[in-house]
Parts: sequence; structure tokens; C-alpha cells
Amino acid sequence: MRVVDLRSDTVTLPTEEMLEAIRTAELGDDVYGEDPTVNRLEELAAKKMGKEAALLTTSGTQANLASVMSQTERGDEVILEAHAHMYSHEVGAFSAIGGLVPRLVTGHMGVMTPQDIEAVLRQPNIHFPPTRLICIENTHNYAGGTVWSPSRIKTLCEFAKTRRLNVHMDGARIFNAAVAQNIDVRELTRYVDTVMFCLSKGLSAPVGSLVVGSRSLVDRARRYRKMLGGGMRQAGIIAAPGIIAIEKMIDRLKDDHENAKLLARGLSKIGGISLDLDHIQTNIVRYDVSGLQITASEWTAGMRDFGIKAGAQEAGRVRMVTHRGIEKEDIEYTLEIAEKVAKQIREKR
Ligand code: TLP
Repeated sequence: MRVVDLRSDTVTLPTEEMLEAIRTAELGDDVYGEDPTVNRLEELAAKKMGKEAALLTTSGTQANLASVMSQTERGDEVILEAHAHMYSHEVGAFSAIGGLVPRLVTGHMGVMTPQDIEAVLRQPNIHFPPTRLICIENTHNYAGGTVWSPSRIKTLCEFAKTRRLNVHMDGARIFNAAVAQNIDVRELTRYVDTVMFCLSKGLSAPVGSLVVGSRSLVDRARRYRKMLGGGMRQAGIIAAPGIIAIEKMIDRLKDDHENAKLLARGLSKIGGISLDLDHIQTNIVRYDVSGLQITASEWTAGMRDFGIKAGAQEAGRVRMVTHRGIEKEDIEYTLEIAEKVAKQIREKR
């Protein structure tokens, strides 16, 4: 059966060139700082993001955690958007391991303004956990891959500095945000203190994420990575495909964005499915099937019978993510099946 896997861009497999780079990578013990391939990746990542230093981690979750721990003490309060991945999808690591107290702010399409944050800031008081950090997510996963613009980031970070708060950016898909806005990624990283980004999503590398920031923050994050069990030895086998991901896999993200728009336009025409086309800015398509009077998992089970894999979320929310390996024809096929499944559901009622 033809299979179209739209659950996530994390399902992408390494390219042939990546596999060859893994086989031939120069290796050493990275806990001693002696893996030349890891060192090369970290230098490249820091330069690409316009920061002093970088740190390779095992996953986005570990990179986010090491980043926030390097800028906080246990018992501190951290401001996050209400649907932030760090808050909702990282097993509570943030509180369970970092000892941090979340303060949630509802943004608009994943973006928060200084006014939104001002509204939850309190004067220092013996009763309150001290607020230390603001976390932003670019692109914002739950809002449907929506982007923060450079000016929104600048405004927020300038505000944060006046309140002596640091800003961490969960940039798991930061290159999608840069490509969608046709800008250099440094426009998005310039004002924030730390950024994490993933090699293993749209960029197709098999494993790994990076933390970037000032030398002193990255040194602290390196200690926390070790504490979290992320000190790796011959990690050059992870870094080698990561270098190719950064050097060669960014420009093609625009194809994923075009496919996402095509998919969204098609889905929006199917009776019973609703979605807001303004939210389709990168490679994530979130839509609601409640109009068909079914749950998201009933919908994804119906699609799966025809080989189309999608992610079911709460109530009627479904997510599809475009990535390397998904071509225009796969989107057309997905739309054909979606129409067929929707028709079957309507006829059964
Ligand atoms: N997101 C995954 C799942 O966890 C949902 C996905 O398929 O989208 N920040 C953001 C914004 C993310 O989307 C993810 C992964 C992470 C952090 C965590 O990265 P990993 O999975 O490498 O720990």
C-alpha cells in the first residue's frame, strides 16, 4: 500500500550523503572536547546563528532543558506561552527536573507581546517565586507552525531587558521561520540570549539539537547536559550528518511550505473540515474535523486505512506536517483520500 507519513517532519530519514558522512567521520571523545567533527558542527552552528558558542545535545527536549537550567535557579518562575511545547510536550521536565514554576501567557498565533507579559509580572514579594526568564517558540508548533517576525522578537527582548529577564527561544524549526520570511536566521536570533534548534526535523539529520548563546551560558548548559546524561563520546557520528543538515538542507524547506499550503487549501474545501489559512505559514497544517461529528482519532484511523498517517490531538484537532520525501503528488493523493474518507463518514450518518 502507498504510505504517506505526515505525522511529523521528525520521520525524515538521513540522505545518502549523510550516511556516507557518518561512515567516514573523524571521531574522538567529546566529553573531553576531543571529537573534531562535533567541534566543527558546534563552530558552524554558532556562526550560522550569530552567537559565540554552541552545544550539541541528544534532543530538542534536552537542549531546551539545559538552556533554561543554565539561566535559572530551582524555584524560579519562567514565562511561557500557554501552548508552548516546553510546557505541554516535554513530560514536565521543566518542573520535574529543572524545579521551575511556569507562568502561562496566552499569545496570538503563538506570539506574545510585552503587554501580554506585563499583565502577569508582579513586584518582588516574599510570597512569589522570582521571575527570571521568558521562553518563546519559533515556529510555534501548536499554533500551526506560525512565525515570530524579527521586529516582534526585538520588541519583546527589549522589554525583557528592562525587567532584567533573559529570553530563550525554542527554535526547533527556526529555519522554517527564516525561510518563510525570506530572511537570514540571525535576524531571528540576534536579540535572544539562548536558542535551541533541531537537526532532526525538517533538516533530515537522524539525531541531535543544538543550544547556541554566549560562551558563558553555553558553558553552563554543557554542565547541565552532562548532568542530564547527555555527555556523549564519539558523537561525531551524530555531528557529521548535522553539518550536512545545516550546510545543505535549509533552502529546500520552501518546498515543504508550498506543499503545506496546497494541502491546507485542499482540506479547507472539504465539508466538515475547518482550518484557518492564515495559520499556514510554514510546514505544519492543523485542522479540525469536529464538523464531521467524529473525533480526531476516528479521522486519523480512517485515513490510515488508506496509508495516510496523521497526528490526532484533543477533540477534533488533527496535525499534518510536510517534509523531505513528501512530494506534490503525495499531497494530491492525500487530498483524494481525505475527500473519500469524509464522504464515507457523511454517508454513514
Ligand atoms: N516536537 C515533536 C513532538 O514532540 C510533538 C513534533 O513531532 O513536532 N520544541 C518544539 C517546538 C518541538 O516541536 C519539539 C518536538 C521539541 C521542542 C522537542 O524536540 P525532541 O523531540 O527532539 O525532543
